[in-house]
This record gives sequence, structure tokens and C-alpha cells, in this order.
Amino acid sequence: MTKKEYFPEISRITFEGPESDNPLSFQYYEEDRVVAGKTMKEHFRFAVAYWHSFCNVNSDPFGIGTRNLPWEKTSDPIENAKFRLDAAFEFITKLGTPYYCFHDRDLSPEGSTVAESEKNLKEIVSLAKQYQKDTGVKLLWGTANLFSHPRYMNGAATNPDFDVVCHAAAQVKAALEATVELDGENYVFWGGREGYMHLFNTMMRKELDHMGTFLRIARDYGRSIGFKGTFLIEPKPMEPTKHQYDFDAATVIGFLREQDLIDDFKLNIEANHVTLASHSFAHDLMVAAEVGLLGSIDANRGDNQNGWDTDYFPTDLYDAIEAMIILLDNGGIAPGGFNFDAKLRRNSTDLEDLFLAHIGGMDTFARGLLIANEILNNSNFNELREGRYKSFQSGDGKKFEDGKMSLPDLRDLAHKKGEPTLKSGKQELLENLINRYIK
Ligand code: XLS
Ligand code: CA
Ligand code: CA
Repeated sequence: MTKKEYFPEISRITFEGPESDNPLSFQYYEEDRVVAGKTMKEHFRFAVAYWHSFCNVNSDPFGIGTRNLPWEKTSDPIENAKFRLDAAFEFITKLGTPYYCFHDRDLSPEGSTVAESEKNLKEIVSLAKQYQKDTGVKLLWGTANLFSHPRYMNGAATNPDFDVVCHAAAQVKAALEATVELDGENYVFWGGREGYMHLFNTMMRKELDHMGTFLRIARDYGRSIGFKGTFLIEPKPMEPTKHQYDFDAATVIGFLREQDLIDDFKLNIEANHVTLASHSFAHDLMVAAEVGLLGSIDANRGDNQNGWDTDYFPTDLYDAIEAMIILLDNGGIAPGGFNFDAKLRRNSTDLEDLFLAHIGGMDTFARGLLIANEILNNSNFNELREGRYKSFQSGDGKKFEDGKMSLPDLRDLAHKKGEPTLKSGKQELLENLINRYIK
């Protein structure tokens, strides 16, 4: 019996180059092309997000779903979970991303008890394991959905009710086991509803300490069952709570240091979360990369007009070039990757739209990589930046960097040297440089 296909009109998406007018082909993403010493496949380690791609029906607070999911065929949630898995692996192999990511509840339904939820997850995980084996698709990261169920309305690890913290732990335990079983390379903690809606019913210090304790015991359990990958925290400043504790990269790095988590955790930077925090995507990438904590990327985009968490597919070439300059400087993203945490618009209702959206995202980053590599190799981009700090390379500047100068020493130098000459920051030159390399 031939297997039912969910996307029968679409075959494996291939590279056809920039001249092609076939929307179901790659113009820039050529998985085996070597750029800066690595193939494109290795640079990006692209992943499909299970939740937006296979669970989301395009509903919004103003209306029910518009997207028909042909794999939701029965009223039995476990049977549907199996059809969904089948559709997911068909989609991922036709698109050609090497990875996928999931929440526990995307894969399998919550049961009426903890044990039943665990059983449901195990059943689907064993099928997923077989699909991974058959297709070569791998798990970039797993996570637990600690925000949809009503019990988490006041948070999970930071919930003021200990009974809820226990349920969160049960879910994380099972999700870690699923991730290990599927050879997941990372495990993500996005702070769901860890934050507050009002400061005056919240003991913020206590909640932050509970979160630290929770993460330490989760880490210890993960390590004890053989998880060797990176734990990731995904910053977000607001939504669903008015203030999320993992506000932005700088806040999370401070928290990891304070809570003794810095050796096991890195950051998963989502573009749209960073812009929600009033930074640019490049800003948080750089904050994390400069201290060796850039772990993975959720590739998507907000909307300049309103700043919401719109989760658009990423199609902004400037953003991609800036990101890829930082990524190349960082020596890559592995064992993290680029996960398309992005969703179709409410009025994108054709089955092929999911392909078009991912192709656009992959091509945008591939093109960004090619341009970033040209800029770094052929322009004076790095000299311009580093040259501004040349006064610290030797002499008194170097002594200052090494912590060998006092405040009076500096005062005496200021007096002796007189007024400094003004040195241009060359911003316009740098901005023009990026445009000049977009061919
Ligand atoms: C929501 C987050 C979420 C995490 C995984 O805003 O982006 O999808 O990536 O829980
Ligand atoms: Ca995300
Ligand atoms: Ca988001």
C-alpha cells in the first residue's frame, strides 16, 4: 500500500539558483556549497518548529482557525498525533532541513493524570525515533510547554503554589527523557509565564530563586540520564506576562551567573523577542556571542510598525547580513541551529504556503551568509572596527586595560596630553559598505 501523502503536489525542494522563477526552489540555499570552510547545511543547521508548522490553525483572539490541517483526521488525539508525525516528517524531508524542534504537548496530548501524559509522550517518541532513523532528520531541541494549561496561569517554576511547581517538574522530567531518547542536541527553557502581572502580589526575589533552584535540579537530572547537550534559556521581555523574568540576553546572563548555571546553559536568541525588548536582533546576538553564550537562534521577525511578537518568517536581508557577520565571527552556532519559530499569516491558507515560508527564510539567511562572508573577506570592515580601539593596544592604554592604572594616573595623563583630537566613527561608511555588497 502506498503511504498517503499530505503534500502530494510537492516533491523535494532543490536549489535552482537566483535566475529561477520557480517559487518552490531555493535561489541561494545550496546545502552542500562550502562558504567560509563549512557547507551551508553545517552553518545553519535549520530546524522546523513543530508547533507553528503542524499544530497551529491560524486562530487569533478575534477568530477561530483558518488553516485546515489534513493530518487532524479523527476525534482521537493519540491517533491524530500519529498522523501529525507522519505529515511532519514528510514536510521536513521534502524541505530538506536537517532538524526539527518540539514541545512535549505538540507531539502528544496531555492525559488526565501525570502518568497518562507520560505514557502518551513515550508512545509518540518511540514512533518519532523510528522516523528519525528512516529519514536522517535529527532533533535540534526539545522543550516542555509550561504555559498553555490553566494550572500555569501564575507561572510554572515561579508559581506561588508549590503543587504547580511539582507539575512543571513532572513535565520537564518527561520532556528531558524524550529529548535524550531522541538524541536531542539541546534542551530549551523558554520562560512561558515566568514573570508577573502585578508587582504587589508578587515576591519577585523568591520567585527568581525558585526558578534558579528548578533549573539546577532540571540540569542535574538531565545530566544524570545522559543528556550531554546544551541547556538553553530563551529571553523574552513580555507576553504573556507583562514582565518576563528572562527579559533579554543581558538579564539572562546576569541570572545564570548569579544562580551558578553559567557552565551548562547558553542562550537561544529569538529575533522577535529581541525587538520586543527594544533592541535589534544583532544586539542580543552580540551580547551573547561576546561572552561565549550564543547557543542557538529562533529565526523569525517582528513588525516595525507595531513591535508585537508576530513571529513572521524572516525575510529581512539586512537583519540576516548583520546576524551572519556576528555568526561568522563567533565561529558558527553548533550545537545550536536556526529554528524557524515562525508562523503563517491568518490568511495564508494553502498547503504550499508552509513550504514557501520556509524557503524564503532559508534563502534569506543563505544570501545573508554569502554577503557577510564577502564583507568580512574583501572589505576593511574589521579594520574599521578594531582600528577605533588602537590606543589600547600598547603603552598606557594597554596598562589601563590590564588594570594597572589608578584614577590619579589617568588624570595626570589627561592633563599632560591636553584635549584629544576628534576621531570619526565612520558609521555612514560602514552602512554604505553593507549596501555595496548586496548584489
Ligand atoms: C514563545 C516562544 C516559544 C519558545 C519555546 O514566544 O518563542 O515558542 O521558543 O517554548
Ligand atoms: Ca521561540
Ligand atoms: Ca515569538
